[in-house]
Amino acid sequence: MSPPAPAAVRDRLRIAIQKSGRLGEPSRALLASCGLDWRESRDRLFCYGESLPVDLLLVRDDDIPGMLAEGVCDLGIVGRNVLAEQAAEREARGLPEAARELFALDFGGCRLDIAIPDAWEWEGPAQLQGKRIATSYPWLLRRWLERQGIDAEVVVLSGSVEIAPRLGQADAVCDLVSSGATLAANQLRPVLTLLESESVLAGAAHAPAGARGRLQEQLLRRMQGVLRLKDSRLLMFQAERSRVPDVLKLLPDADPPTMMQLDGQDTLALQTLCRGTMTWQRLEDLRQAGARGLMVLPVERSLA
Ligand code: PRT
Ligand code: ZN
Repeated sequence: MSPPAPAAVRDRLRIAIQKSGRLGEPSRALLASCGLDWRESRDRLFCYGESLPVDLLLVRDDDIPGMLAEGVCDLGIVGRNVLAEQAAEREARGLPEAARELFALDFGGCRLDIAIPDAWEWEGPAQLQGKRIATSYPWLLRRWLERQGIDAEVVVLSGSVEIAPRLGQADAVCDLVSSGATLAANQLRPVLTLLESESVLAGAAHAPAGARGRLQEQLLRRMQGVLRLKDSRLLMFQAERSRVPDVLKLLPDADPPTMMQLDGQDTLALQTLCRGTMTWQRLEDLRQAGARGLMVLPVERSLA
């Protein structure tokens, strides 16, 4: 446990993000679009929040779950894979949950897959019995093997997992995959997915109280607003009441629309937030189904 911080420091919210690596830039961009800006310390490890009392800690992603557990930060942006690995380790050691996923952030998508040499004929999980599997995610892998009733040797490596079979260190691997190019380059192919991952906003097991808690809620609302608007457009149109159901059938990705009856007519004016791309073809299909005066507008901000 870290010593309690002085009262003035505790009023400020702290968010840990990856210093560099894949999630660093998109994490900063997301927080900036929530209206945050910072002054960076000379050592580039700390960013002092200027517009809101929200500071950033720039760290290695693997340190984020532990920092949440120790109360060093209130929130963290980290891959679900890292969070789940730490949770699996705590579970195995009989420790209580220390950090939890609040919501997914829609970047850094990948999978934690088991991959085998191209030359193997895949016969199912039982084939891994007695094999050596190299991974940087030993707790998730061990838990999965245990649940499957498979007795395999877990070879823990901190990097370059994909080359382990070629070096004779392992028979198969359990590693993160996005495009699959790295596996293919090492004559491996994925056969099982243990975890679908992406970057997530993680919070401490217990949300902070008082001013810090209110600040956290405010920030979470802003983040959800930003995520909600990603690729969203406001669609406005008119349609005769009888044709509205047909038009709405073409908008499965839209929120329930706001409808207004135009005076003395059987025509409704509708507006709704759509998540999918609003191509010309979609607009033409909507027109065909009875929508008139279609307008697609960008949405800048939203607060639920
Ligand atoms: O320095 P620090 O410890 O902070 O960074 P890091 O090197 O541990 O992490 P980094 O920046 O590589 O990844 C951060 C997070 O990005 C991961 O925890 C995942 O949540 C996410 N992510 C998304 C990925 C990938 N995609 C990914 N493809 N992390 C790693 N990879 C690696 C994978 O390990 C493999 O070596 O990329 C290779 C496979 O890529 P493909 O495209 O060839 O399949
Ligand atoms: Zn890391």
